[in-house]
Amino acid sequence: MKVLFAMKFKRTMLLFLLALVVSTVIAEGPQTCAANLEAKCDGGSSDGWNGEFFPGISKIKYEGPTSKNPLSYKWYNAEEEILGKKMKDWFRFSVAFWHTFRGTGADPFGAPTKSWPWEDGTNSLAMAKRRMRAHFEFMNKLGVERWCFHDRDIAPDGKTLVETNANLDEVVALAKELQEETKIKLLWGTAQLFFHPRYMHGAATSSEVGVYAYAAAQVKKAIEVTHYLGGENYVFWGGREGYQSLLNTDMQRELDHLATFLKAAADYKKKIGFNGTLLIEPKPQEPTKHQYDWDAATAYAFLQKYGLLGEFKLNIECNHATLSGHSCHHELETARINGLLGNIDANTGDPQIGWDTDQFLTDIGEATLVMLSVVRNGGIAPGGFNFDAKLRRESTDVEDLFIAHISGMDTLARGLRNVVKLTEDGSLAELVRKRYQSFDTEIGALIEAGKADFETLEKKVMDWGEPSVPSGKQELAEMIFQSAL
Ligand code: XUL
Ligand code: CO
Repeated sequence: MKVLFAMKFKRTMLLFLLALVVSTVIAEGPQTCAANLEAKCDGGSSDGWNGEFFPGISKIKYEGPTSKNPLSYKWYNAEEEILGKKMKDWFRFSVAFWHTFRGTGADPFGAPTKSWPWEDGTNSLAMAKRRMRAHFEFMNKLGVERWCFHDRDIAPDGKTLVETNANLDEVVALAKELQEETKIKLLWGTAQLFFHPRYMHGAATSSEVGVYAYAAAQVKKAIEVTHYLGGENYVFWGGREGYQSLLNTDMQRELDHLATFLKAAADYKKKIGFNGTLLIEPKPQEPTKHQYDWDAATAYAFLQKYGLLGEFKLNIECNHATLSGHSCHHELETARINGLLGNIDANTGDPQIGWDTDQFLTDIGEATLVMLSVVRNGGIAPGGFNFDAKLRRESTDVEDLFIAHISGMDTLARGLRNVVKLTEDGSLAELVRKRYQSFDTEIGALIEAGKADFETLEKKVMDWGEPSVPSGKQELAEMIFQSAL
């Protein structure tokens, strides 16, 4: 008992510390200077950076599966047509600014490990602009045509909301120029409503009305800049919209407030003529012990209860799916069959760790299941695949940023190619069709149309006697699936 308590306590502490560091990293960048940048750490504020940020790396090309070049695509061939669409249009890949350009490698036990040459150790406006230029060069070289951001990871906080908004406007103006230059688009924007201490009780679900209002003002601005940048979607991830204890929480009131907040966001979106899709990103916990939009089914019930279906879709993150005790495939299918599959945060967790490790997805089987859902959905536009994934702490070379994204993209591309094999082979679909064929009968059709009452069915049983129950053929299904990988 004692041992179990100690283990649980240790895990909770670890999760808490991890969440603290992750939020810090997402919001503020390095809190301490990287080891070899000490000299520049107290203030380099010039945004002057001449030449390329990634001078040794040229545009990443498709070289095919036999290539041994780590800086090439082996499976992702952007222009190749597969199942009636170009590969780039199936995926609509996006770089997540917060991980790729604000991730420092810090963890609950250690300082940042990355020392990217363009970073000067500050969180200045000048640094924000230089970082944005590095980000666009990175995407251009990688051949990724979309990006995603939180308001606070692209521009620093000011002393007042007015100052903060002005900082954001300055960086957004540069991002707009870079978008025009490179033809790279914004997949989605979002507001960071979890790092600042004012959000410790939540944002839309805070017990303080002033915080609710502040969050509204922040989201208003974030939707405006997303619209200005031509964003195709806008995301709500409610990192602190949950509770730590039900004893001090009025759950009904908090859920009502969350719904009111989301309704106001949907109204504001229409008011300013923003046509992007609003997306809710479910996650069960971390940093809260219970987050209200636990999983896809919970988010669906919430949207239905508050009359918000039609206004929102879901952004399914694979690592969040496993945290909620589901597979990513389950969450994608739940979203898909309810018409809510809007976007995918393509990452994965580690089965031995169990928290939100945000790793690049490199499991081909997993990627194939993800792509089965996407193909069944007919694609995910105007959503896409956002790499909500970061380098491991120990990966510290600039080229690792490229390798990680290439590997994630190639894995998903293999998933798509495997779906083609499964579709052409047809035996998995046939196995599923056969499994339900007893419903392709007169009585089955009556049941499915809701026209077979219990008396009718009882009479049938009297005629038929004991039903014959065939094998589920799970191992055969697994064998067919594996043979496509
Ligand atoms: C946190 C997470 C966020 C959202 C955007 O777990 O996934 O980065 O994707 O706020
Ligand atoms: Co995410």
